[in-house]
Amino acid sequence: MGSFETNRRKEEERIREEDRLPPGQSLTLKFPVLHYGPVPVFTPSTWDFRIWGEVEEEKSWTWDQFLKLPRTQVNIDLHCVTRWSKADTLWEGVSLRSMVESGLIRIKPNVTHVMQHAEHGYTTNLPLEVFLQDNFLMATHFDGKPLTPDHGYPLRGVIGHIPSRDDLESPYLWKGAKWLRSLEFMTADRLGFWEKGGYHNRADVWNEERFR
Ligand SMILES: Nc1nc2c(c(=O)[nH]1)N[C@H]1C(S)=C(S)[C@@H](COP(=O)(O)O)O[C@H]1N2
Ligand SMILES: [Mo]
Repeated sequence: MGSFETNRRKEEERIREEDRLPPGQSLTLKFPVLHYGPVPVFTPSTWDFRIWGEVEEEKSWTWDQFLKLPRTQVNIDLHCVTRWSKADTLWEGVSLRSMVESGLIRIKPNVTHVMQHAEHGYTTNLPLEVFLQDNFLMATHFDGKPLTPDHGYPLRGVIGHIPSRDDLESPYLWKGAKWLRSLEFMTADRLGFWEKGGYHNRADVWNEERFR
């Protein structure tokens, strides 16, 4: 057995002992790339990030404007429905909650769900309250560096489990859209891309809510 695999098993054991490995998952020390379709090309001059739907005012930001928004960091464990998990990942970007609290986004009081819309039509839905949690971020940076194209450059939604924050709902990673371009605020739930394909709507990692 190679030393890489020995290290992986040791690290997996540590994470398991800390109750951070959900059922049916195994730890990877790599960072797998997983998505449907091609990696989109980023064109800064035409890129925008938009909020729309049930908001008091629809808005959009250019790339330069988006980079000036207040920034947050979060350290989370990632759990993919295909059974790999990656521990202690550090993300930096903009939190929806801070945008709402600072009045940059004014959502209507009857909003219950949010749809992330990404390049090439990928979508994924979440309840508003999960979106506002500390474990969801609109990330521009991973591990101190800008995202790489295959991990969602320039902007992605990311959601995971914050160790010791078992009060927060923790869905599988498909609930974070790479190449994020807009958020649609909704007064009822609607299924996103994988959710329509039979993946679980809530997607809680601790209850293994993989498929419906
Ligand atoms: N735009 C887009 N975002 C996506 C997906 C996709 O197919 N398209 N796949 C999701 C799934 S299933 C996973 S596990 C993560 C993978 O992120 P990674 O490639 O950075 O590991 O992206 C999620 N976001
Ligand atoms: Mo996934």
